[in-house]
Amino acid sequence: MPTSNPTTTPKTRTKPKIERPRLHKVILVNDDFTPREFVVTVLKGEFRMSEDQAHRVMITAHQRGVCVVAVFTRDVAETKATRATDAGRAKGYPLLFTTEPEE
Ligand code: NFA
Repeated sequence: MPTSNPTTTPKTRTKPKIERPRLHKVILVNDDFTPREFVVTVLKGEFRMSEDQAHRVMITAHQRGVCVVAVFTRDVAETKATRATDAGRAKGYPLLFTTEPEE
């Protein structure tokens, strides 16, 4: 008669736990110098927004001081914020995009 092999009959199981990477917000910060249309152009180019979406985000930052543009994994958020900020700097504007982790 065959007997069961204890090494092949585990009594406990470990549940593989996959956690989603924490997402980071890219935030557009208002300033008094960067032209509105330039902000819209950067939003369209770097964040693939339509003219309408980009205009809404720009106006929200203009009126409230800041606006969340989008959320990404940390690396992507930081890269996009840096590229968008650099696009303004290249034209001599103080345009600023920052990032912060989501709760
Ligand atoms: N406040 C800027 C202006 O009136 C426009 C702007 C909006 C700049 C959002 C930066 C961010 N020209």
